[in-house]
Amino acid sequence: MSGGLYSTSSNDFDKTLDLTKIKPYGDTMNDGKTQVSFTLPVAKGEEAIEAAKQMMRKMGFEDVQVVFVQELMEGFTFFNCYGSSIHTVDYTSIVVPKVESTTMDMHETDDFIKEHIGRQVVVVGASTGTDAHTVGIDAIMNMKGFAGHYGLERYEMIEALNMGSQVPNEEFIAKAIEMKADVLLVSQTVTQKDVHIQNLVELVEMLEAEGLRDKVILICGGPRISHELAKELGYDAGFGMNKYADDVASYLAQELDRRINQ
Ligand code: B12
Repeated sequence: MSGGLYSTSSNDFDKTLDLTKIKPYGDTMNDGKTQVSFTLPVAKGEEAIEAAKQMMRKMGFEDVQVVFVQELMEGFTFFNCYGSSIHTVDYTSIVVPKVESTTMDMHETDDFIKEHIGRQVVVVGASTGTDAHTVGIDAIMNMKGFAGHYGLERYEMIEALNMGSQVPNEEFIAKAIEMKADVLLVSQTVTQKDVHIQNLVELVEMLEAEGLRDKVILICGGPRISHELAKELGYDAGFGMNKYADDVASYLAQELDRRINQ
């Protein structure tokens, strides 16, 4: 059976996938369906809802719907909206800078360090500046690990010190000097008003002033950190979401090998 107002025939649906013109997928290819949430600085009411719809259209959505409205406090209203994006992206032209290393497991990395470096690698890590988020740096460093990936403290060939959170850059550098660190790991979670950028840049400047920048492998990480951003800020590598100790340990072992032996 086909056709009719309530037809469920899948033949009616667009199934064309053109990678040069991809759109968000709701339940049909190319429907562009997207959920957006935002707050407007106006009181809840019909005019606020109309303003949200107009905002959605200006952002490039059609068939807009406001599906949830909540007053946050006097004069501020939160919206959840649906719409179909009119924009497309050329997926075939995308190039993302990535950390260049082969991810090995803990034992393979330990063996690699034994063979290529011949001593323990010293790694000092912290969540620096005013940032109080410890879970990210712990995920990378803590012995027990995170999501099934053992942290650096568990590696036989890595001497790891996790300084915790809210560590001033001065203290971090002093510890790096004291421990003769090969690698520095910086975690930054809070990005409000670009505080992470200021803090990350300050660390690079301080390391340069101390003549230490070229003597260490400098790595940053956090949910809003990409390798591209890290490179822009003067770091050797950056790791974001879904990256684990294995990725970091593999990279630092291979990078140290490149620096020492090649
Ligand atoms: C737990 C938490 C807190 C706890 C932290 C406790 C602790 N001991 O860590 C507390 C309550 C203290 C807190 C406080 C605040 N928080 Co908070 N917090 C969170 C929360 C819920 C989870 C973060 C987390 O633990 N993620 C799990 C870890 C495993 O993920 P991850 O950090 O991304 O780490 C992974 C990668 O990024 C990477 N990685 C991370 N670091 C590093 C470092 C290196 C070297 C490498 C290689 C990789 C790497 O590896 C990890 C594993 O894959 C998030 C919301 C969320 N659901 O994400 C908000 C969130 C991060 N917090 C937020 C905010 C705003 C705050 C406060 C400013 C709130 C306030 N107004 O007081 C304060 C800031 C305090 C401060 N001075 O820093 C915002 C940040 C928004 C932004 N982009 O700036 C978030 C996103 C919540 C939100 N939606 O608004 N928070």
